[in-house]
Amino acid sequence: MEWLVYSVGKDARAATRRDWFHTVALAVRDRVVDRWMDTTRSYYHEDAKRVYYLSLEFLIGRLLTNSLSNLGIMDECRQALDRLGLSMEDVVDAEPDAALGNGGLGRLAACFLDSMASQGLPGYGYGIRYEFGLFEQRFENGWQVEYPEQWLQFGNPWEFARPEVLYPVQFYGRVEEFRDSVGERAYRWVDADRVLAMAYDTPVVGYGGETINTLRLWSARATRDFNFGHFNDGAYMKAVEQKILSENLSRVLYPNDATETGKELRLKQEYFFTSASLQDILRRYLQHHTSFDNLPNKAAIQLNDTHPAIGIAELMRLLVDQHALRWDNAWEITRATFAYTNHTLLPEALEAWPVRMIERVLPRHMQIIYEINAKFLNRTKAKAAGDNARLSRLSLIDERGERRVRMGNLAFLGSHHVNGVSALHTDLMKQTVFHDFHEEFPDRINNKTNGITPRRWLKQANPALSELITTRIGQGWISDLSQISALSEKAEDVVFREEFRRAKRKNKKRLAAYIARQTGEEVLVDSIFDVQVKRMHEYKRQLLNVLHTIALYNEMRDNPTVSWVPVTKIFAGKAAPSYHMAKLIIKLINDVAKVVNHDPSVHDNLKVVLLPNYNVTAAEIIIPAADLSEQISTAGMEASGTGNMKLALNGALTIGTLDGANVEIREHVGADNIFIFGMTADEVNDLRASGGFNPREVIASNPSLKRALDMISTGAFSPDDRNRYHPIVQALTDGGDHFLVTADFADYCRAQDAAMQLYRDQEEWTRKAILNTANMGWFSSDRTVNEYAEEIWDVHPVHPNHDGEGFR
Ligand code: 73E
Repeated sequence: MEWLVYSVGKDARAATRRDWFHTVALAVRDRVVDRWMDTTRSYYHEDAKRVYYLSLEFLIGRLLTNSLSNLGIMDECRQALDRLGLSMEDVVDAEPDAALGNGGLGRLAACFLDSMASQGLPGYGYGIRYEFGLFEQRFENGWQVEYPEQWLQFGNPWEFARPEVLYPVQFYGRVEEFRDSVGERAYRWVDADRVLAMAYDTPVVGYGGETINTLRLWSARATRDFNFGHFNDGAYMKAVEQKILSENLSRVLYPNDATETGKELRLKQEYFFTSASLQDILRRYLQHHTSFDNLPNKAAIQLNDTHPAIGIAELMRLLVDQHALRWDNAWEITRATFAYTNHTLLPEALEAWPVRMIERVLPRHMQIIYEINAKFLNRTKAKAAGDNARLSRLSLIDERGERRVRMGNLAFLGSHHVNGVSALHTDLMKQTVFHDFHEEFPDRINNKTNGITPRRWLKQANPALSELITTRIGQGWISDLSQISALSEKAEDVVFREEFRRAKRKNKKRLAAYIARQTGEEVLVDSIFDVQVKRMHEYKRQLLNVLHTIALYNEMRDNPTVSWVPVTKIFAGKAAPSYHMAKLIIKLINDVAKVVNHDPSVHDNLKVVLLPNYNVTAAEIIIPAADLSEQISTAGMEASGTGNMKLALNGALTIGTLDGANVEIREHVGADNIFIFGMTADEVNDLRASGGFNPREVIASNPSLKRALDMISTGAFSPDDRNRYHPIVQALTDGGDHFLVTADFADYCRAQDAAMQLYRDQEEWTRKAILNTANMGWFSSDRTVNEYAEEIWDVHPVHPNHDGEGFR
């Protein structure tokens, strides 16, 4: 109560649910601060090697339940709220969802933070404090419309502003050459614009509350010095305007997942947070050290994709230009400090900034990149005499068309380890984008299959199942998910199966209520909850699922006397605002839903829902309720996937292709407990190499596919605009069906049919569902982070001393 009055400034009678959320969050925060300071102090005293996870995205979601649960004070808090006549759920629901990320890449960063803190690893997250997170998605007339996500509107009780932690970051200007004190050629970056990066810290509470790490996010602040040039011209307003514009750097997250836009502001965001983070890392290091030689023994910097890869040139600049290190020494230190994770092979997502843009925005970095490239190519030339094609592929500069800097090549060259995010993806990296680099540096690429945190994705999101598991095997699984394998034998226990089903049913009821609230649609709790939740993207093939939906709808209408297994098709996901095809797919799903859900001839045996505004909070409700998990990307295109892991851990059976981590999920859960279909990555590769296929022939030979496509193209779902779906039909036919939707359709339907038949046998279905949960232990992000710690970072757990001053 005292927090409500003194920190929120309200009387209990006037307090809203939001006020209560702030009150509870502040009370929780107070419990964290001492342990947070103890943790930081321990790292400092032990001069521990730290790992710095640089990421343009951290998709953390809500933090109240997470903090309460990790601190072990959930019940205590619930009881305190009870006494005040408040419901925990209402308070929890008042927290905005921190959506500082697009999808898997950002959520992975958030899972890693949880895993590092839960295992006592000295890990820091560095990113941007976007004022606007990922847009809010609404459907208007079935079309996606984007609204700004103002998550900070009412303040953020979790963060601590650090106005004293402030670093200058420069842009534009030019490079001056001069002679240093010993007469050597040296460079300085002059006449540049300056922006300040100000730190905001959020405590990252590890499970058990022993270790509290830090997520440091940078916010752009204008400098206080005015541009006197403009001033003297009398252009006072122009000067002020420029200062205001500089704060746009941290205004908004780019809403593109695995697609590159190439906008200058994006490059500036990347450099802004990377430069501030490196300055902060060096400042921390220099508190203990005088020479930089030990930097790689005290700091591991992980690049989450190439978004912070400019950091390689930036560290070189800081070491060479500001700290006067010799080039070769600086390069050795840089390479021994950085490691790089690649998350996608999609060509459109491989960052390649125009040379002219980098020259203008970061002139000194362009010089440094040229220098790194020249030294590397010279060395390589000596070995690969005459193979110019190979040299041009290895170059940091793509000379075809407008000259561009290949950020992936820069990241590879400047790192001691480079990793992919699933076994298949890592193999494909070696065969495709990094083929030549892999030949050149055969020990550099390694695999680190992604994982998910069992705290958020099982313990918090699925209390029904968590409690059941704990009654049977104890609570060790929460911090050591490998222990969940002890459930395997329970799959044979009829009583346990009944209880497992009961937990699932409870989650399905919760989701059904959510669906009714969000869409007005009533769904059957006893139908198969067939779930595809992820970004809308052609390679993820929501269209394949829609085509199956239409085919199933037709079969049900044709055979009304058959006793069908009822199915609820549940979709959710955002489309990048400029991705027209993905937005058209959203409209199609909504149009199909309208027709199917209102057709009495299917007797409620089929429902289709597309839930709006998919985010971490929605995922926490949807995932525990799923029966069937759709992981149906074109083989070779999904680097890993992590939703696949969340769903399987929560006892959904996967229907999927042999893509990304699905391959490893099959190995762990067993081929009998997963529905695999479709072409393999090798088959896709061979098909493409041989010039593709003719989708028209495939369609002509499959009546149910033909009928579904004809319905789409003749306007059966869009009577108000019969040509609306022409672009989709075109892409699947004359367009050559790049994502092989038609090629995989028949086998997908076979797998769907097998799933429906199995569902009739509830005992057998549950047995397999339990085996999924029991065999997913390896996919904990604790395992992933430990592999990084041991094989890449060389960092070790530190156990904070909580006996010191101020400990409560
Ligand atoms: O397969 C997922 C992977 O599970 C992949 O598509 C995703 O990363 C996940 C985590 O490893 C991903 N996101 C991006 N690239 N790959 C990306 C690229 C540019 C901007 C934003 C996100």
